[in-house]
Amino acid sequence: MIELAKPELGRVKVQVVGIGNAGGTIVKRVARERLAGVEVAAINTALKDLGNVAEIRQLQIGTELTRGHGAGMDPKVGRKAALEDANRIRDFIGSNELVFLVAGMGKGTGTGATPVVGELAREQGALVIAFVTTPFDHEKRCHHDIAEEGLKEIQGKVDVYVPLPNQRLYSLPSLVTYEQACAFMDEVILQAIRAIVDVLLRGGRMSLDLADLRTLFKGAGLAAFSTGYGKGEGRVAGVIRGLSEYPFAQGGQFERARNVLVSISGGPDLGLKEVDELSTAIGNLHAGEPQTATGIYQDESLQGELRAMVLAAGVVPAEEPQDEYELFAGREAAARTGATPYRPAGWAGRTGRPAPEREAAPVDEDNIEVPAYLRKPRNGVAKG
Ligand SMILES: Nc1nc2c(ncn2[C@@H]2O[C@H](COP(=O)(O)OP(=O)(O)OP(=O)(O)O)[C@@H](O)[C@H]2O)c(=O)[nH]1
Ligand SMILES: [Mg+2]
Repeated sequence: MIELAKPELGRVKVQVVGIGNAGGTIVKRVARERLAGVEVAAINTALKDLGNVAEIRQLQIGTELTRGHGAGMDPKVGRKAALEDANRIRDFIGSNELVFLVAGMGKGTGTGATPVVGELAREQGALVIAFVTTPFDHEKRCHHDIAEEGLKEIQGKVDVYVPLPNQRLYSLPSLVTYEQACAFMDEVILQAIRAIVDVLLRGGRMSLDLADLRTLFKGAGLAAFSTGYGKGEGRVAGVIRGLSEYPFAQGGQFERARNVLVSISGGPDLGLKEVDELSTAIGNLHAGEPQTATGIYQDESLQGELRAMVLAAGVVPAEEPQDEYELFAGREAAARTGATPYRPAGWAGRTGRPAPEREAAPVDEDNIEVPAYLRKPRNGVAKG
């Protein structure tokens, strides 16, 4: 038996903090998952919204400034509210070492407070990864402008930030209701957090530790996320296809990433060749040789299944501006009728190396990952 010098050391403390209304609502979904070793919490100016996430730990900020009514779509107010309560935010984050921030960019609290919370958490030594949504096309131009400014502001205040355009939800034909679309985004963020936490906290033959993540992601900046799933025969092809067609992944960004985290999860039957094929296909997505850490997580319950997640950070800005993340392409589209469906583009297109062989093996449509609530609609209600 190992005698631990200090048992509390070495156990990573992870916190997921939703900021603003969207942030709180999304992390409520994460809380329901009860990820072991992960604390889920919410920060908001609006008392009413905190009431909607009463089951999770929470902190009301800017009470003097906003009187509990929210930041009124003004990020300056969100920022001030966070600064007003900087000490309380520090206490709230405490000694957590890995902090995920989740917020919707486009209004006051999430946009204004998230960079401040990120900075405070980093000052306390945490590695900070932020998932931030950007507005739907149907939202007014001012929200897109606010979000754009918010993304500039968050740069350098957190270690890694992953912008997730809400508008991409329109590209998924299976999403019919607004609630289903929002629930899908909840699921996207949950999956990303779960994949990172699994390789970090649950361990396995090739697990990663916080030091690996720090080396990889400290100050890495802009990141893109993708995930894929396959089952049974042809599951590797299923995963690769899922990764490359993931609606929130931007091909060009993967090519330009400098720091890449790969997480592979499978059952006890996870094949040696499968790990190799998958790693090679993922490696082909990147131009050059990014620093890469791969975690492999095995779970009895994943027998016959395979899942992979790629978080590619340190994305170098594109040379041609049009190739930059199409976060705000929606602004122009919004002026026209309806939404422009998103088509994943540029996947390994400019590396000069062959793209992953998506059709290498027959892909069973049924095996492509679909969130559980879409597979089994519960009386048409997606969330609840
Ligand atoms: N995916 C998703 N996006 C949302 C949701 N609610 C809001 N958003 C997006 O998040 C942006 C910010 O909205 P909120 O989170 O409600 O705003 P807030 O941060 O609370 O700011 P204030 O209300 O001004 O204090 C919006 O412009 C939307 O694009 C949600 O439930 N899911
Ligand atoms: Mg609000």
